Amino acid sequence: MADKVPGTEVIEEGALLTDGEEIVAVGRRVDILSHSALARRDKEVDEAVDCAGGLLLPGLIDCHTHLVFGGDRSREFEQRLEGVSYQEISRQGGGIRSTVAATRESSEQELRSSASGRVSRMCANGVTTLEVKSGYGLTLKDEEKMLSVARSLSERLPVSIHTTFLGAHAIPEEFHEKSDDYIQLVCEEMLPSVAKQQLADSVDAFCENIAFTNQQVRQVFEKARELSLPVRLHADQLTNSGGAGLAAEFGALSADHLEYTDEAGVKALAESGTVAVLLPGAFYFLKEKQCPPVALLREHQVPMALATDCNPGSSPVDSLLLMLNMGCVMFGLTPREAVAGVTVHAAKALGLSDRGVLKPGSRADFAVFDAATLSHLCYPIGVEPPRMVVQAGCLMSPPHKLL
Ligand code: DI6
Ligand code: FE
Repeated sequence: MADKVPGTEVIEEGALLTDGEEIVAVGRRVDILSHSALARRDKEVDEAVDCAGGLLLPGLIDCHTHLVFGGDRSREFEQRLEGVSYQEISRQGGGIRSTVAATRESSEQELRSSASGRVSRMCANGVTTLEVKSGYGLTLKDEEKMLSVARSLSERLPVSIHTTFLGAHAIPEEFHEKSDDYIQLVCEEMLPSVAKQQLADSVDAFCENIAFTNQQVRQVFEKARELSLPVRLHADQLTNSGGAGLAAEFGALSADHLEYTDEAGVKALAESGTVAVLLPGAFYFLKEKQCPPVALLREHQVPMALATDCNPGSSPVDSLLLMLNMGCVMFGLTPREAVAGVTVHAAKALGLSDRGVLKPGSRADFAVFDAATLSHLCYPIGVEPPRMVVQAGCLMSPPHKLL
């Protein structure tokens, strides 16, 4: 059952025909060679590329990252090695708030330059679409600075960027014990301004005892709905706070983390068609003990995506290929589920129906790996990067250079 994931059928001896930015046909090589789109042309195909036994996948999609940020959290890493917990560091005013201070001090240029390095490594790994959240600015000016930097990354690198406004990520220092006032600022000033400038494609929040309550998240989601922006939620990462149910109630595109989600939460996600985004990097780095309820998600047919959660505090990783291995080893996904998690289901988590599956009409985003089967992509700890990446019909030969 776990191996019947729609959109992940493997075609042996396959071929793909593209025209401009689109896929025209996918199928067996013999059928593609006699395809009418080829026969109609009086000249030969512009370019034929032999993938020589490689595994051709849709361009990978990292649907949950916080990759625009200032500074690093190496000091905090040392504290954690000495036994101080992530939550404790947060309560002492560190954690997300220390990255907020460093991000506020960084110029757009500085943020763009550090983020470009991360994105360029992702592109070299076969990622052609990624999501980037704000949430380390926490003032209108700094949140907009982060979102503009995120948007600008696709001008310089071969990747599509989906931006998410995460103003409700942490309570900023200047709103200490005044979190309701901060939420009011998020709803009344930040969200309308971000929406007006079309800086965000969706809205996220951190629903947790060290962040915002269900009631506060509800206010943010109601405002997002009013502004016609889809929502997603950091839900049940450290405790069961009913986050999955809340996300489902608002028809969220995705509910992310979900380590502590119970069966009622899983059922709610199934009913609302919300994608469960699993983040093994954060689970590993925070040395969490409780895995997300993969068996229940599978049983209730909730689509599962996998992402890096690339951020300086809980998941300092930019390799989506490594997440394939971690998703299988730590969360018990099958290789097919893991690959679906970075392609078809990741596209669904971003509300994108034009990618994630190789089919006529989809964007010509794909990557060719030296792997015999899907299992070969998931089994090594650190896969060879793809030997070829095509983004929007353009052949990118790794390594990717800034344009
Ligand atoms: N959950 C996470 O895993 C990231 N944000 C969140 O709400 C962590 C962000 C950080 O620690 O900087
Ligand atoms: Fe996150």
